[in-house]
Amino acid sequence: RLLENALRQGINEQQFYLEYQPKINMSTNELIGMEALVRWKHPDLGIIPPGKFIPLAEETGLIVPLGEWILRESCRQSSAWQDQGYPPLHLSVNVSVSQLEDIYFVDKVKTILHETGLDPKWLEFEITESVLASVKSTVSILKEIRNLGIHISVDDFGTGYSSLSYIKDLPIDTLKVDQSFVKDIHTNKESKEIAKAIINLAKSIGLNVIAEGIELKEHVDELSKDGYILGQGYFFSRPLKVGAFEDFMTTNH
Ligand code: G
Ligand code: G
Ligand code: MN
Ligand code: NA
Repeated sequence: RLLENALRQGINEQQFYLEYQPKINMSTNELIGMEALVRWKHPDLGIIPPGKFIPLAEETGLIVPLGEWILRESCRQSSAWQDQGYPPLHLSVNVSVSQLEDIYFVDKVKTILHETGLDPKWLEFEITESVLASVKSTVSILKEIRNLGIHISVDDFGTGYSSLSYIKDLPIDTLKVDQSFVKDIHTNKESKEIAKAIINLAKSIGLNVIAEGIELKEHVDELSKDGYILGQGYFFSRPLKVGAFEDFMTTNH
């Protein structure tokens, strides 16, 4: 429970910071948004990757206060960038199951939007497919969130082993195609057909679609052949600290 105590202390002492990874319209190469990704800089242990502490934060419920900080900080930053004259961008924030189950979640979101002045039309929550399938009152929570003007994206789409029926039953806006479908589209015909099938499915029912894990020019070429599609991945940029993201915005508009 050492790491748990460190996590608790880290939240109190604000040892966390956010990085932002660009989202690109691959047909025009235009920067259209970013995903906020949390990082933990422990005073002795150094940078601890989210894969190590997010699961623990979820188990212990600490993701609730941490997630609230992540949302407030990313909304504050987005709003500040818009005030500073940067072009407005869509902000995606990952939301965990315990946050959705927190009865105060929607109230907290409202408060944060009010405090930071971010127009909710720029905000999107990324929720994994497995979370969407597991939360009991998902439909009503998603409706409340959407009534605030916030968009909903299904993260890691295709990996959840859940039935597809939820994409017609739930109020969602975007499918985020998991990296595993993107990785070998340039070498494997089946992967390519699966990726394309997901993209066509999304488009045909009026959803937006974004492909994650774009690492190669070949990925861009394969996916942007069929018209408008968004992408995110190391090919465009790794997640960036605030200053580096500002440079990226400056050179990409
Ligand atoms: O940033 P990246 O490599 O290293 O993140 C690893 C995992 O941690 C991803 O699955 C990502 O969804 C998750 N993660 C990163 N930032 C956040 C966050 O702010 N909130 C939540 N709930 N998960 C996050
Ligand atoms: O699951 P989620 O989409 O929230 O996770 C985002 C994670 O994916 C982050 O940890 C981020 O660092 C990582 N990531 C972003 N782009 C790429 C990429 O091109 N390749 C790989 N392998 N990981 C990526
Ligand atoms: Mn995500
Ligand atoms: Na994902």
